[in-house]
Amino acid sequence: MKRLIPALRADGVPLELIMVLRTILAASKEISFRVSQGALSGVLGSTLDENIQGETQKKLDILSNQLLKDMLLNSPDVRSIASEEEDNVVAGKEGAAYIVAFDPLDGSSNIDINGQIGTIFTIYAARDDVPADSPLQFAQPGSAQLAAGYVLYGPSTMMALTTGGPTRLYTLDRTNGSYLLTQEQMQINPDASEFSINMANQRFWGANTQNYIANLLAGETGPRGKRYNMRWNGAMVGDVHRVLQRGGIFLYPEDSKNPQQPAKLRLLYEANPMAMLVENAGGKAVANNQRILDIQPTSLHQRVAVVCGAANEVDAYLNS
Ligand code: AHM
Ligand code: MG
Repeated sequence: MKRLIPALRADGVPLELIMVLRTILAASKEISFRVSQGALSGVLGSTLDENIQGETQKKLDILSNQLLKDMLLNSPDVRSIASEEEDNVVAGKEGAAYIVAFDPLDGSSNIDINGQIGTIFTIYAARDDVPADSPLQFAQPGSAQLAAGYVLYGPSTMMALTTGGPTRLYTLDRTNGSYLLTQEQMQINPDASEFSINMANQRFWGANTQNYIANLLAGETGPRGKRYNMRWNGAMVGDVHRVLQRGGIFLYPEDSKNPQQPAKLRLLYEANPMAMLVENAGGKAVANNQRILDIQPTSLHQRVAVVCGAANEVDAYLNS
């Protein structure tokens, strides 16, 4: 099985970009370890010097953010970082080639129940026309992403990654701490009958989402002519991972629950990286009627509707 770095070299990924990915993955291994320690994470003195400074109360999502932030800001190849956990863009090394955005621990409400959680990340080229700490560094459409991926902390730790070519899947080998290429090319199965949505929001959805889900629930005698099953992890990383592996569709559409905030997921840290992974696995990703990767961001923490998965299912959604 190929290791990560030789696999990236074989894909022609530039060395500096490989170094940035390596930094993210070094942080992910540490996060994976802390996550696997569960309630013991932060109370065992052996791995955390900070314990005596009283940082044991730090939640895993704060710790994960700090790890990624510290390690990326130390990298000579990172000019700016943005995190779901940070209000503002943080400047790294002047003149460095890349900027990195991340959701350090997505689905963090699953921490308490030992459920799936993950880290989502994306890398763009740094802009020379704006300062390193400007949010405009990240005002680039998702189609400009140079690399996107997630690390899923489940029974095994896995990373899905695309650097523009196919979406590949790596598995963390805990015996030697390296990510090994375990699936050369993820390809979304077009024939699955599975959907993933928070049904509790049903009464707040718009007509289009109502119609689409009603058609799925109608089963064999409905317009889709087959029975669908539903799965909802409460962690996008786990839900999109299932779609990539098994097919189907993931939806977090706009709703009217909170009129100030019709969409929940973030464009920069969640929607764009997942959209790139899904498209490079043969699927589609849209926000309302627009391709997610074409959206021109208007603010750093902007939220968007997300519907992604098998192309035929996303088309059926758009036509509902
Ligand atoms: P988070 O970034 O605060 O963890 O929120 C994002 C998560 C996604 O992982 C998941 O798809 C969604 O929120 C779950 O929302 P809900 O609470 O409606 O189930
Ligand atoms: Mg999140």
